[in-house]
Amino acid sequence: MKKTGSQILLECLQLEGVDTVFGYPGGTVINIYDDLMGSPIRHILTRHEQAAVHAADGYARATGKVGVAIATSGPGATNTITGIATAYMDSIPMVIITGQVPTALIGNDAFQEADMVGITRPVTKHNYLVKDIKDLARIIKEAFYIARTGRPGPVLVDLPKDVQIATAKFAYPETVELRGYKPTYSGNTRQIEKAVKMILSAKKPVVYVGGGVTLSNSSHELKDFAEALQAPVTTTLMGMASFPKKHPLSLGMLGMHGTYYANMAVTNSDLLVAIGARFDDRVTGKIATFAPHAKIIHIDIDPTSIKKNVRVDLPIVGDVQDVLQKMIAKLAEHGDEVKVHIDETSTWRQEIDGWKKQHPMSYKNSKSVIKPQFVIEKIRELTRDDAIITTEVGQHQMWTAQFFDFTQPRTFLSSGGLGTMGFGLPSALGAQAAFPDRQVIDISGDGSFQMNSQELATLVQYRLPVKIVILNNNFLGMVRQWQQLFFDRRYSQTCMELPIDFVKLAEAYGATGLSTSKPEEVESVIQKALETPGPVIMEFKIAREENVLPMVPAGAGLNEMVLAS
Ligand SMILES: Cc1ncc(C[n+]2csc(CCOP(=O)(O)OP(=O)(O)O)c2C)c(N)n1
Repeated sequence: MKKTGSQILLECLQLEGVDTVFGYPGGTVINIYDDLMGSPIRHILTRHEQAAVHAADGYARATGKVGVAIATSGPGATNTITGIATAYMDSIPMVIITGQVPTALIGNDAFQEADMVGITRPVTKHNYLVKDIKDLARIIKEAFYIARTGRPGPVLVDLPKDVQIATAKFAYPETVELRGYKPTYSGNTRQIEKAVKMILSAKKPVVYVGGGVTLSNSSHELKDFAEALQAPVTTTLMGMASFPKKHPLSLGMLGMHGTYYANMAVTNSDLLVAIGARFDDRVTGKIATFAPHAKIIHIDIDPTSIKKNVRVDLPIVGDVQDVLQKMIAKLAEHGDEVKVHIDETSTWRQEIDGWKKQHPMSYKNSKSVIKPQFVIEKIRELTRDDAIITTEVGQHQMWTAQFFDFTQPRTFLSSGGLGTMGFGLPSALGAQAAFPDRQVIDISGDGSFQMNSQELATLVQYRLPVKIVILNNNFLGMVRQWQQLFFDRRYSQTCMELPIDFVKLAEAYGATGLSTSKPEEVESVIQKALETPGPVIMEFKIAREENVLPMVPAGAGLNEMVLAS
């Protein structure tokens, strides 16, 4: 029996195990939406296509599965770009399906036509324009395969309306054959042996971890590896939840807003073992003074990310999990040498402990005004370990990274690479759709919240009980901080003058709103929000000119931190 293109698409999604898609309809996807009515796939209608893509992204980050979003052609499709670029920068597996004008009209400036293959080329891992229904099933199979294998990423499938209507026999290919795309999973044994030798002869090693550890589900292996060597571990923002912050070997985050002790440890190290990390400039600071005494081992599944930003002494291309497992096995073979190594590096750990005592992560609390760090600590205290925390972008994001002690992978969802304001609320929506019974909290600034606040409607409609924390400083705080420190307090266009009644806004959507400016009420507001069913906004009116510290000024070395303002 023949099936239409839109039926074939939905069958393929089911065969890929997709249970939930996020999207927004329009003329060029109306056939797909018609078929969705009879399909077991759940569709969540967001209020903006950008939010649909962020929601699919949050779903993917929380579950490890491929997130799926659908949008119509033209403006619907172009609205997805920020979401796609966000996922691309953080290597998140997603398939985005956009409608396209009928094939005969492509290139004719037809109504609601946009060249999505052209527009998304730099921000997708791969993209397709389906010109013939006979190719559809194969293309969907390939899209999912490419999205989830190797270094994961978003794949776009642009599907013209006539292809959705055309019919063909449906057969889903069992395997994928792609010339020129063969990710290397298995780390080279020789290189791994070399790495183990380098590690065992190091006196001041530091393990530096990025999002690749989470993406390859290797948190266990990372812990075993670090413990086997008693090596200190620092993470990027994306690596944050993959190593428990309370672990004695944890140094927390490094880089621009990293801890004093992580930045000092990296600067003084003689060996850096970089795992699934890409040496972002927010991490390295001035390249010339980054880990100046260290040899660098770089483990990554993506060969193109190796040696891109820093010199590397030993590259290992492979799946992080595979490489770590092999390293752990090798270390076990060298039992006696490992013991000696642990002994020889004990002075290094003492030196680090000294830095930890000298400048712990701390802030000055206040009885008269709410400090944002205090709110973050209280949220941590009052939530379970498996709570999923999403953030927007700005100071609140950095305070969350600094003061929330994450213990489990996939519990911290934040836009690291692109730094996308407006990511937090829709990604929380996606995570909550995946895990209806888990606590999902979006920690937000007043600026970022307003970028996708319309998604409150989606939360209410689908009964997704996301709790939203707004740390309200009436400022675009992170930009204001830079203006204060580097532009002589000229606060150009960063003051959000209009006092918004966030309680009324919540209520207008049928959600609950709570607000306070009193430090003594912080705890009871959080408790009340957690006990209230459905979505809740908690607004905390915080100290307006609080800064995120430590801070490495742009272009400075990691050891040139500003510790107090
Ligand atoms: C879409 C987008 N536009 C602009 C920026 C630049 N930017 C980075 S942080 C920031 C301020 C964020 O303000 P808010 O959400 O209120 O958080 P706060 O820093 O006050 O905690 C801005 C404008 C961005 N990251 N993303």
